[in-house]
Amino acid sequence: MPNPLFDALLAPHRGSHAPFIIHPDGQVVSYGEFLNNVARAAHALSACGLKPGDRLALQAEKSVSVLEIYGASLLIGAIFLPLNTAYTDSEVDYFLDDAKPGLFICDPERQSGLSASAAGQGTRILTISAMGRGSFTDLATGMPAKATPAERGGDDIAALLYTSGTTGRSKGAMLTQDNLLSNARVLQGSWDITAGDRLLHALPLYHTHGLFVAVNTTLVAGASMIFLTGFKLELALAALPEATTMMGVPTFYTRLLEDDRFTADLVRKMRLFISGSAPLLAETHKAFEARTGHRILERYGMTETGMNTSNPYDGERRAGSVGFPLPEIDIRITDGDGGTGVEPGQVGMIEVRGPNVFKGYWGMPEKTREELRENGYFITGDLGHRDADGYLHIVGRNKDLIISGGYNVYPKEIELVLDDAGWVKESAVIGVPHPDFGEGVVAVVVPMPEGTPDLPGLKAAAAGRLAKYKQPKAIILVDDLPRNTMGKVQKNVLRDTYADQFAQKAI
Ligand code: MCA
Ligand code: AMP
Repeated sequence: MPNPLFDALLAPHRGSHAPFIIHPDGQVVSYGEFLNNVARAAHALSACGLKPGDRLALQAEKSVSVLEIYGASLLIGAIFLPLNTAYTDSEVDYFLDDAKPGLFICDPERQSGLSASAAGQGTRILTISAMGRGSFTDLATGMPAKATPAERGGDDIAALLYTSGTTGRSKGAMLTQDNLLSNARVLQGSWDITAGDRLLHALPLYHTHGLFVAVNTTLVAGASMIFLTGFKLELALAALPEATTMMGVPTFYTRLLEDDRFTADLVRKMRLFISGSAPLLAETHKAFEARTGHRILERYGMTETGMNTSNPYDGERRAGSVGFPLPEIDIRITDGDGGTGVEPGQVGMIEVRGPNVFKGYWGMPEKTREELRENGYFITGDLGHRDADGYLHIVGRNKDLIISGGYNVYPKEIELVLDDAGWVKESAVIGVPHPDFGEGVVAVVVPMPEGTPDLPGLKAAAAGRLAKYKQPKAIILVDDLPRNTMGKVQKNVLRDTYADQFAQKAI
């Protein structure tokens, strides 16, 4: 029975002795062993009553077991919904309520905090720890190592990835089998990934970058991954000499550059460094080339679309640019509203069309209509222009978005939490340059005239409701927010005023 994604990514590796995962201690998991565990996990999911089209939510520390569950989800035709481990219980409640998964797999330590809301949705909970132990593992262990994939079509949804919105409400992007498969193939071809490659994998597994860009391209090529549970400098430095490719957010690259042990000799086997998820400063690109002789290949993508553009593998990789549209993908620059094209070289809204573009937002047809045109173009919210040679440059966003260390933070979500404090009249959350994370979150807060500011209380309230990376790294009290004649808060003025809030380093 056809199941395009499983057939392309996983089925060819059954029984293979080729290495798939290489742990930092040298332990290797072969493709064949991995596939056996995928089958066991698939039986466990089915035993929990999951059927094709049902959602499978997962919030678990990075481990090979998480990848097995992802593979198992593809095998049984479920919709995989991975969640950032930093999300608080109240953030997770929202996703469970919205997606109504049949099964939620979480860390044993999180189970008690999440049981009530899962029960309210009729969602069963099983557990898996960072070490791969828990009630899910117990169930899967005794299962057969072979399973028959469920029949699926290219238009069936394979994954639901939540992305925050300008209103503060997260939207679930429905990604089909064809979306994921076309992007994996296009990237593998464009970056020349082969079975001989060994990727340094230090990204989280709950976002497009670490899961679909990194893992799907590895699977489709039959390559291997040096599997780090996160980007820790010492581990990365130790693993780099054996890696041939690396994918990272710009913070990975600036952190490496800050260490004198990171040299051209250390990366002598490296073929390709790839960066994305946030802008890579031209200075970083240049400093990296000066240190290693490698020009980082920058590419541009989104949760809703996977990867859209890439600098060339063969050809000039231009600092400050995200390159050209990938094969089969159309990019146009418009006025945004009516979709009329702008003059060549002018800045406008970047719109994307192709087999990579998602099917819509889960349960939000109106939002889908606002952002996905009938002619298939998705309105990205990113502003850019093409230079004389056709390279795309992203120059800004017309969406109120902060990208901190590769994670997206929507100010509205933070402002809603801050405004809930009794003494806060209003707040404005902005992103300003941060030496490590690219942008850092700053909250500018106006107290009520009669209110008594309580900053520790405000920080505690934010900590209780928001993932750590969303919490303001600075809170500034002011009497008034700057407004234009229409009464709209001028965030550009705030960004200028607090631009030096986090002192800059050289790189
Ligand atoms: C950790 N912290 C952060 C971040 N990460 N704060 C702001 N932004 C962050 N990204 C907090 C920690 O909780 C800690 O708080 C303090 O900041 C410093 O932590 P540190 O130890 O430095 O953090 P880390 O564990 O080393 O993590 C930094 C990281 C990580 C490695 C850069 O954030 C990361 O892996 N980012 C990658 C995100 C990613 O995969 N994005 C792809 C999205 P305290 O000290 O107070 O305890 S997919 C996407 O965007 C599209 C599709 C695309 O194009 O790829
Ligand atoms: P997300 O919604 O988490 O998938 O984040 C997608 C957003 O990240 C895009 O809309 C861009 O604003 C940003 N982004 C991704 N890659 C790049 C890049 N190479 N340069 C600048 N911004 C990027």
